[in-house]
Amino acid sequence: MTNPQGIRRRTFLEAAAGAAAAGAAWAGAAGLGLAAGRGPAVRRTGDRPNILFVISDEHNASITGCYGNRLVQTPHLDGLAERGVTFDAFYCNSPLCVPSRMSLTAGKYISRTGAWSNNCWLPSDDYPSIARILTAAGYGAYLCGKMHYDRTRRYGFTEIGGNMNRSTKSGRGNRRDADDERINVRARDSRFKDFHAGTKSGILQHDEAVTAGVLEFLAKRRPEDGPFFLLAGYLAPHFPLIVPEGFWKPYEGKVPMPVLPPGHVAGQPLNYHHLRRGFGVVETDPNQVRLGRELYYGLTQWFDVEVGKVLKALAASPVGENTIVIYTSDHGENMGEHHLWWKNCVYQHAARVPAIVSWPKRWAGGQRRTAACSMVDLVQTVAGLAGGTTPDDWNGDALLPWLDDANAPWKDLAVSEYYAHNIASGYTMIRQGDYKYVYHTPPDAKHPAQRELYDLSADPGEFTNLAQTAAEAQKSRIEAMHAALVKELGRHPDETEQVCRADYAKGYRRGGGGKKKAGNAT
Ligand SMILES: [Ca+2]
Repeated sequence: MTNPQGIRRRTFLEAAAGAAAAGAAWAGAAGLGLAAGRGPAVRRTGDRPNILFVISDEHNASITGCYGNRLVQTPHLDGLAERGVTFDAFYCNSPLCVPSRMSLTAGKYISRTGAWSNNCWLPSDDYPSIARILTAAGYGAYLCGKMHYDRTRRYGFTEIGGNMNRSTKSGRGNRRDADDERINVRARDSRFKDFHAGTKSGILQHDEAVTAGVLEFLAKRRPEDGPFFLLAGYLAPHFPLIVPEGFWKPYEGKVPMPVLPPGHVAGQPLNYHHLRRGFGVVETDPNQVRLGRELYYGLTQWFDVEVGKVLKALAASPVGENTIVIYTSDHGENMGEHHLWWKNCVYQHAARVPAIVSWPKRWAGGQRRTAACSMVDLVQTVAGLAGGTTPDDWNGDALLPWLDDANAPWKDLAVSEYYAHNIASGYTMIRQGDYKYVYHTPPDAKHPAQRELYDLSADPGEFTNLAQTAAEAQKSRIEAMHAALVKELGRHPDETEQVCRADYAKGYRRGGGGKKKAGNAT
């Protein structure tokens, strides 16, 4: 462990205390030495659970059977939910590949790591990471597939199987001036041209290699090898939306079009107009929208088949019974909803992601948890399950007491931040209870901060921005949620925006490398 300073033994002790307080019984706790009061520093490799962490890319939670979608065929994810606990209000900490994955890797919000965009990395390769926490706890930490890391960095993971972690980070940003009304039509066309049936796609090839890598690992792994943390990073259902015809046909003509109430788009915050211009989707062909949505369903089903192969291999493995399976995604996909494509915004389609935790030995299957939580909480959970200790400056809280007892107290809070490309200024959201509050930092002196407030129980489509009403009750709610947001992040977003801009202006000085062109946005 390169940097154990400041590491605390908080997570698991809190989890154990919470479970005990809730009267939860878990025979496995004795195996971790907790019953003997020895705490999480105990290193025993034979009886701790393995953790198989499957992360997809760009999976809109609502396009999953177990999240209520009756059209898409995701029997393997649905089966996992039947054997696990499903989180209904789970958020990525940034609706973009690299920032989200850096939060997962480093257990912190992106404004705490400086991983603002897809051109960013963590401050150093030996930065405290979940892989290192688990390694220190006696686990093998393996990465198979995408985490979108810089080619020189693995953050404590041992890489196996296929990978695409070969990018070169520049640290640069790609923002838009607040008054810039130019529309990047080429950005739209370059992606929309890849909406078709077919088998030639880097996504499919990459993911088949990931499955092969995981299956090879499981075939060789034995309980006596010690506990493992295997992160399987899939690319689907990320665009290009190319799927074998047999996966598209079941959805042809069956996927409803986006819901766009009159006036909704015009009333959106400035930044979402910039997303639309920057990605060139101000005007879209309804036939392309329909086709893209059908293909997205198909690619999600295709991915589910890969999940099925992994779960089948795990079930047949001698390490299967003692392996916790976690499924989530780095962010969602707008699919034309809110007249937006890809992710980047903090509407539910982009910022909410699926999250399932399955370990029938400890948690009865088929359970739901409806309060808000996020990726940093899941990272603390992984550390807690392994008996690992996380640094004092990590965000998040282990979900373990709440997993053990649905009635255990939970903070009901999630934060997600976006400071990357195709916007005029960074923004951040907080979800508490039924409400979501979004704060857009002011891009310049002429353009003030903008706010959004949605009551998701009454307005699940997020079409009525309550911040635009004059109701006193909403004003006080906005004030309270804004204060909670600043408190949770530890810094006002306006200040964070200035730090982000300064970082973009500097970029990274790479050894032997020159400045790289900014952009390359996905
Ligand atoms: Ca992604």
